[in-house]
Amino acid sequence: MFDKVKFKETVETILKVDYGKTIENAEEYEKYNGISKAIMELISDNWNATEKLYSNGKQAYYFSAEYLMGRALGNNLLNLGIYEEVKDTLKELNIDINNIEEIEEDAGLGNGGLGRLAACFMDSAATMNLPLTGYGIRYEYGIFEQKFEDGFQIERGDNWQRYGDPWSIRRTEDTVIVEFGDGKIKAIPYDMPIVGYNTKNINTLRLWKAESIEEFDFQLFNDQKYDESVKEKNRAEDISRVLYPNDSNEEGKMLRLKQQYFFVSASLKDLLRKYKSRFEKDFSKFSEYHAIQLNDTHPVVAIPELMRILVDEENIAWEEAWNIVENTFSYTNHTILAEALEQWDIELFKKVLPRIYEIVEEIDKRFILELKEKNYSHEKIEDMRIISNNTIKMAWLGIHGTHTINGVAQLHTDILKNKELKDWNKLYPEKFQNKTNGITPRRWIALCNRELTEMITELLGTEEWITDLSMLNKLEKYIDDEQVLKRLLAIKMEKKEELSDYIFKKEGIEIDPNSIFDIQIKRLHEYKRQLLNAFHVLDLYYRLKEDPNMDILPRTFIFGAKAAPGYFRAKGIIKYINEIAKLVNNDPDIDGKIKVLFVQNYNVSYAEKLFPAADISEQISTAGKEASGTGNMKFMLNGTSTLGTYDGANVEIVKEAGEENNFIFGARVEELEEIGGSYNPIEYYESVPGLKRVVDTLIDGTFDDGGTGMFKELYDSLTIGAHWHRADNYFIFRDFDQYREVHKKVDRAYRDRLDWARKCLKNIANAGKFSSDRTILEYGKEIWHIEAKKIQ
Ligand code: 26V
Repeated sequence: MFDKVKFKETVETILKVDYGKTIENAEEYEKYNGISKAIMELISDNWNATEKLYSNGKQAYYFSAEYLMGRALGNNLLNLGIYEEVKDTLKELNIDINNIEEIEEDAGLGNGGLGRLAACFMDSAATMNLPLTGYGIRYEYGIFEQKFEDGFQIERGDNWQRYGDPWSIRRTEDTVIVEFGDGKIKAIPYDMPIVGYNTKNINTLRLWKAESIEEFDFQLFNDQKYDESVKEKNRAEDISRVLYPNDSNEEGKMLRLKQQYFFVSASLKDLLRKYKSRFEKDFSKFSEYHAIQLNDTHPVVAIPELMRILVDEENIAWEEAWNIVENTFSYTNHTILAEALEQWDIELFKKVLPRIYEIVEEIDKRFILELKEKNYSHEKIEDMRIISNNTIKMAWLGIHGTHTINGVAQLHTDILKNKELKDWNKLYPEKFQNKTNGITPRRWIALCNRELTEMITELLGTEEWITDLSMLNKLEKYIDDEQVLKRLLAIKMEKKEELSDYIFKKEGIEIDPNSIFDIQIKRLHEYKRQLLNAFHVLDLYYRLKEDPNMDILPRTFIFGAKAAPGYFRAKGIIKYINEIAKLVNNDPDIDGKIKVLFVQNYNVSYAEKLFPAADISEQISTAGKEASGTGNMKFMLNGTSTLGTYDGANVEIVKEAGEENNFIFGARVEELEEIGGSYNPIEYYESVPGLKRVVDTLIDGTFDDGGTGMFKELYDSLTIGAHWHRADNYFIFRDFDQYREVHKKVDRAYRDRLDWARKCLKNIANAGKFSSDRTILEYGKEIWHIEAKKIQ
């Protein structure tokens, strides 16, 4: 039971101890810290009890370089079931809980889908009472903050702990030492509680911070060489300083490898220490007690690191150690893009991790023998071995050194098995599994769409659906209930109004909630085809100019996306869309018809406002390229139809909700494969009406790229290609006309309001499959072999 009086007292005490203030004179962020720490006090006993309960059985560990957590306060209150109570308590103290929630900085320790998936998994595992602990890096700076200046993306460091971090506990006593080729550093764990919903279980996310073994050089300091005296300290701390914005090819590679080894080595040492305190030197049971999931290739260096520990430090024979490793690890693949598969230059690798390199060499050597015994040809062996062309292939190591590898949606897994990893599937068919991604219903509906949540709970007569999302299919019986459909439309309108207010506050731009909100929010990448969306908007603009009486419903096109700082083309696309927005939004002829808006600094907390307010979910990647997508599921759960290609999880979404309730267009994987090398985009460019007109705005002076050459480079990439790819590598021209047609279909469908609401409800009613509770239970049962355990 929630004790109001005690809670108030705790907050007061914390404000007094930490800031010497009272509730009346504390700053907003101080109140936020005080309230958050009072929650930490509240959950402390259950947190310890959960750890104790888990400690005697098999546990799973998620190794991930990224966790895109977002804000914690609102979510933790919701999951603890005390949101309303705390809100009321704060009201009595003249505090508006919304203001306090809005003060919290996002913990943006991830880039996009992969990092957010890790965060959803943490929530689901705690809620499903599964013994899963997350391990990662406590970056001092998360994903950069994005601003637009003159339409160009500007990045700034994301100092998310500026006002402190009330949700982490530093566990100095669990410090471990990590060794590199050029020295040792300390790894200090910070634990974040992962509060389960409607359960007392509290799981743990353990993030490592790098620190130097020597605080600072006293001698140098005494000699007044202040900068030099902290050089070592800074060099060590640089390792956990900043999250790498991925999706770009050239990066400070050396530091990234250090980051990976740093958190993986620290995490394994942490596990080994605990294991040995129980079983001493008997490692035969290690994999009976540990299942470690490698989130993409980033933590794959864990495979040779565990070999090193077992063979070098624990004197275990190679074969026995390899058995333990293979039975412990499993690996998830999140992309088939060749440029995203990690490879390390062996010279660099040797320098940073000399002993680990020797171990990888040994793994490679033995693997070659294995293939030779199976009569693999010389060429095949060269293709499949771990070390080739002077690089280490981390994905290959991730397949060879694990018992299971999985894709993240059915289509993606099929492509892996039949194409990208065909040879591996032949060698190890029993290793391959599919685990279609999911999203947590707590953050992605219960927290961000209370109105819709309330309606569903009323209709189903229970809140159980929040932890058993398949129950949503019981909503099917309301599919012709006019009252329900109207209420659904009213809720959507309310969320659109809320978003409009928020956008006006944040961006200073007015949008009309009566217009169709057509939203594309995701990282900026060529394969995601924001450029296709942009071309369509511009084509619509020109058609409206030509025919002012054209009958279209008002539409607001909303974009949100960060481009990796080194990804020139992605930045060009942002600038281009902002130029289109300037043209369209300032043309009085177009006023009230269409509007274009690129929101700044799209992140988890912005997402929570965008998903519930959307009428159309843009999922328009080139077929075969988007491994799964998870934004598509967030839209669906909030009653938004997908306008998309047959790609990733879109395929499964449409299968669940019906093709007639979504808007599918474009070439499918098989067709693109057939076109293959013979694709000639120029044919489309010249023959599809209106296409040339919009594409040419990249070079004909319609828009100004500030002399950067960005637009010309984009034009060339579409029409002539580049040394690393053919023209229009992502088939934008091929799909343009069909994309335009399906948009017309949306316009027509939206006019029948009740029928539109029916589509929304169909999507909600069939979103059950896409709960990350379902996904994590599948991992638990089919990969990790762990059991749920609930504290009393
Ligand atoms: C990384 C890179 C790095 C080099 C340049 C190209 C490139 C492209 C993409 C990436 C990101 C790879 C990892 C990732 O975030 N994948 C996403 O994982 C989500 C969760 O499984 C999934 O829903 C998305 O479809 C997938 O793109």
